Amino acid sequence: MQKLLLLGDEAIAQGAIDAGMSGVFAYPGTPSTEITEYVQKSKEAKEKNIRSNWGANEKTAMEAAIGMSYAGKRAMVAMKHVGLNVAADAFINSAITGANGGLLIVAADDPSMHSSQNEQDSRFFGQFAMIPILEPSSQQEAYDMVHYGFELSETMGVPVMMRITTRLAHSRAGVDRKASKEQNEYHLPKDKYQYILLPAIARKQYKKLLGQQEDFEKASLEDSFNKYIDGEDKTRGIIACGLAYNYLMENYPDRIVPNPVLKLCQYPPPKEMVRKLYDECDSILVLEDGYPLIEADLKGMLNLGKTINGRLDGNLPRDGELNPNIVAKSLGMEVTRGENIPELVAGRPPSLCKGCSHIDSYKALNEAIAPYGDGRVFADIGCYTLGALPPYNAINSCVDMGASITMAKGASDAGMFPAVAVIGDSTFTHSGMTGLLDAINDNSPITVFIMDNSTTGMTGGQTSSALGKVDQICEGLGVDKEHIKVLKPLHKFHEENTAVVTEELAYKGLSVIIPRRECVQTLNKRMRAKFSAKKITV
Ligand SMILES: Cc1ncc(C[n+]2csc(CCOP(=O)(O)OP(=O)(O)O)c2C)c(N)n1
Ligand code: SF4
Repeated sequence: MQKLLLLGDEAIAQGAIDAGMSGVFAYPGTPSTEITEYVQKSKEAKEKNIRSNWGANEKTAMEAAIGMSYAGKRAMVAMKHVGLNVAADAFINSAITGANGGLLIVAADDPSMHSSQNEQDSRFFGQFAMIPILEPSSQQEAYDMVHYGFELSETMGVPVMMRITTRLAHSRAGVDRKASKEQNEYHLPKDKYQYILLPAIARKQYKKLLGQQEDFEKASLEDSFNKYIDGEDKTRGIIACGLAYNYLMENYPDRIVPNPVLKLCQYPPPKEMVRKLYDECDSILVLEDGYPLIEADLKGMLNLGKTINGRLDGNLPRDGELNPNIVAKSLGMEVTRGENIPELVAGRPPSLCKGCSHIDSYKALNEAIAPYGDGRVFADIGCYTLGALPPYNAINSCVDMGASITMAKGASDAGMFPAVAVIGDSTFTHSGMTGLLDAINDNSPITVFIMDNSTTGMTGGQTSSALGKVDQICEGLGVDKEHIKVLKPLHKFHEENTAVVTEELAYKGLSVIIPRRECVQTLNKRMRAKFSAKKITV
């Protein structure tokens, strides 16, 4: 069988292609983006006609995946952890409808917040939905789990979640491929009512889900991803969840741990294995990336008596991702791994690229707003968030995708004038449009900047759902055409751009300013591709 060197994200994508998936639905977000990008670039996926277009946001992606599963095909939906907040309504309800074709939800968590606003642990969401959760400890396992996850979803008739973290998503390892599976035939659910969540049906479906919990646990017990590995030193038993198992093993080059180890990669946790470890060992150490989910469960409200070590008692740091050194310390071992970073290597804080259109937009905004004083620019999430840093210091908030317009509206309702929102084109169609409608309906006197660089810049330049449509969307929603102003954010137009911004800030109604110039990174990419295509034809 073929062996490939793959990122964790790529292993998931290749696994899904090989497991007979008919479509991946997603909105970009680090560290999950490469899953969909891999499928988009795969020749095999193209030949198999696997769908892989970006959705407008994670909720639309989740719902499209539910629809594909309804039609009997295998569907995957991929998103970063905070994306699951956006998709949560559809996600939680999909546990009640159940699945027809295999439905796999990949949630990519970002402990240590390498590129996120928080480090929430998606296992809680899986537990909340009461569905099986898979958490791979290696790239190979990620690949294998996709096959297993689709099977489990179809045999149990429920969606299955896969939770990964940044390190697994973004590091490479050799992966053995399995034989490729045909896609499912189109077939509708046998139960015609299961997707109609009217209360009378939903109650029945919910009871069914409750009744399945034992089966899920049985699958966790009998499944090969969870393993009880005995050890002679019973002073301590170790529970190692997902990638933490890999970190543990890195400290034992011969892969023999003296203590009993429960490798936990599928949830709900198999109580029988946990009980055995608890009974046989004097104390338990829980290694888990993210929140102390298992540790808190084990301690319970009253604590059964034995010492349980982990993140809650300070044996491991309460926040941030784990690594082999942190695990070594918690085991009382000497930390010997890794090199110090040479002094020569300078830190590189993130910054807007040279020539970025956002720079010119902020220069105009800063100049026009200066007479009104600080603290009135509500921004959103994207490259333009870097406008918070010197020398621009242009924005005052960044909370969640879409929050800029609604926060500006709320502040304006409280008496702020002018109140400004700054949002990117992709974020605007992700979750800004509905907020703009609220502001239109209330005729809120706010000025909304939609920074149209014709791409989803921050996550690497994916096609934006807003491409070529921003003005029409604003007009269609009801913004007065007279107050939709398109600017060309270039240094040579600074004076006239500032004059337009000044005028709209003073306007006592809703106005939309659209600074439009392509992101220099996507422009470069496009030009390079065009140039190399020309070279080939010459
Ligand atoms: C709910 C959620 N989904 C995805 C992301 C990841 N993400 C951060 S910014 C961004 C979009 C940026 O695109 P755009 O708004 O066009 O601004 P640009 O970066 O191009 O300036 C995405 C997808 C996130 N932070 N939150
Ligand atoms: S990637 Fe594009 S949008 Fe982001 S900072 Fe660079 S030029 Fe600006």
